[in-house]
Amino acid sequence: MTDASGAGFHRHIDIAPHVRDALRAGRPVVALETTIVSHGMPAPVNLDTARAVEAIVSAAGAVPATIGVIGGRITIGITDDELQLLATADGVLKLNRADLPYAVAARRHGSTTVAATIFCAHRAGIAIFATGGIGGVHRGAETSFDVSADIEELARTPVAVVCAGAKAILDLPKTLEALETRGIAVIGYRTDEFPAFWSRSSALPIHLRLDTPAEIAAVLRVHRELGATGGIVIANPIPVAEEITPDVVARHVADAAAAANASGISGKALTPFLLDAMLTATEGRSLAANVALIKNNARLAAEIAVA
Ligand code: PSU
Ligand code: MN
Repeated sequence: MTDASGAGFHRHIDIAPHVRDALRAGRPVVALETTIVSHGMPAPVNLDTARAVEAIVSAAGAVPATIGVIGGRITIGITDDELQLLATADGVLKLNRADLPYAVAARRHGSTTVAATIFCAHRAGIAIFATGGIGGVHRGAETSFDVSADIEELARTPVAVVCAGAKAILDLPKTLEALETRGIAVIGYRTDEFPAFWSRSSALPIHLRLDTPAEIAAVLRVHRELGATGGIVIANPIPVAEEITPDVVARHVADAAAAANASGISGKALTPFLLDAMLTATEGRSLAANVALIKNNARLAAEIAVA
């Protein structure tokens, strides 16, 4: 472990041998999350996607380290059996930093969100992570106060997060403001706009753009050398062929948000509810797009790690 700020962290963590070897040898490692598996996609697409994403990272020359909590053990580089467990078992907790002590002490199974995954990845010595889309400021946050713990975690944990922007179920302008306030840089990969998850464009400008993995790797190196304490968002638009146009997304997101309101859905259940409502409303297109964009992000994360 390169970071000993939690002196007893090592007692609760298992790092798979192939991941540990890669870290010791300074070879590229990419962290992957499991909330997308347990709560973000239905079976069997969730498991198939998680496996495909690991294979993409490997094919690009990096070591995938999928992170989850298995029977109270924080596990960096879960096995395929453990991945299957998190993909299919009932009662898998959705974990943020706040929930980790309970999940460990009570020996529960838990999937890690972006927030919990980067918390664990950093303490295991992994500096780059891929997901679908980060959490952010929910629509109506001015009354609900619902801002994803991903934002706070990014503010204090130096891990680079490769994503297709923030999920378009969110209030994207407020999400960008929240990132800016906390000093979290957003770098567009071959784009000048904040990507909108299922769509390439949000019409929201971002001010940093880089066009190669090597340039991004150089920025991450300086970020580390400057002793920066927070994360960096690498915003990678969904491939053109797979995107859903913003007008279609906007229509369905409004309906999904109204349905969540009407059913009194809030807290940890909100994001999974909205993703599921989008899946139904788009007759599966949103799920296919989600699969495509996370694969695309895994490839870029591996390329950056290699660079
Ligand atoms: N990316 C996806 N699907 C997901 C997520 C990310 O394509 O389901 C998950 C991540 O684990 C992220 C979480 O941290 O959604 C955000 O949840 P919340 O809004 O409750 O913080
Ligand atoms: Mn929330």
